[in-house]
Amino acid sequence: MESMPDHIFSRKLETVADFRFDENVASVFSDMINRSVPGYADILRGISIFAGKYAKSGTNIYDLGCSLGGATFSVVDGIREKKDISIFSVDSSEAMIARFRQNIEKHPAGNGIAIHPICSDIRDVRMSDASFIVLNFTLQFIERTDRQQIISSLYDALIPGGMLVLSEKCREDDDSMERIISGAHLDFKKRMGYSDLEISQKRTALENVMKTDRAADHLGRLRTAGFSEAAMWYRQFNFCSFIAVKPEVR
Ligand code: GEK
Repeated sequence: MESMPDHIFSRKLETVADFRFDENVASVFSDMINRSVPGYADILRGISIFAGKYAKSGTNIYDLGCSLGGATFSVVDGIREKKDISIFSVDSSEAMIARFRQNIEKHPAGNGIAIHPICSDIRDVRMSDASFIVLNFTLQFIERTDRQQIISSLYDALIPGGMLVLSEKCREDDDSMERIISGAHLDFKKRMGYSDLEISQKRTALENVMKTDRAADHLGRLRTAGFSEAAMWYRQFNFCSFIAVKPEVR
């Protein structure tokens, strides 16, 4: 997906406001996420492969916090053989959804697969009959106190045998490991062309907005929801992705 280059934090700001997914961010988002999230393209490829295996014809798919539709279009690529599937792609940012709608016009799914963009908080969407759900780097922006309820509601929305993919930036328990791993992420961003000023201003902007958990917290939440089968399938530095499958009814 084409995008303007991200220079949002390149100039010295008097005060750094809290990060928002507004029009400025939406217009550079593709560049921003590719240069900020190590393994983003690998995770999208994984989502496509898992969707190919777990999405079922005649069911629903949800992409929650879809931004410009990176994960939605990966799902579509993975389910070309299937038909009669509704994909509901939800984001609370109007700017993201407006651009996502334009992307859908350029890349229509076809084959009885309909993409429905929805501008809403994911907590307000009723979900059901889902064979595949994606939460790709979204939960970290939602209050911690709501996270268990969200994961449990996704479990309820899945059909038996359905899969949830959850990707999150994670923090380490151990301070020295946290320093090493988040230091590597910092070097990754420098190699992707971000200056020290951009990195530090973005970190300040995200401080109150993005609260990360430990990988163990995510796995614990998945198990509490009822996902007896859950595992981390991908990790690069502090960016992790988990899969969880709702047990078949015996
Ligand atoms: C991708 N998944 O490219 N309800 C709905 N959307 C929300 C909420 C909420 N409560 N909170 C945040 N968002 C995408 C990348 S970006 C990750 C996801 C990142 C939305 C927010 O508007 C933004 O578009 C998205 O979640 C997070 O695969 O920027 O690191």
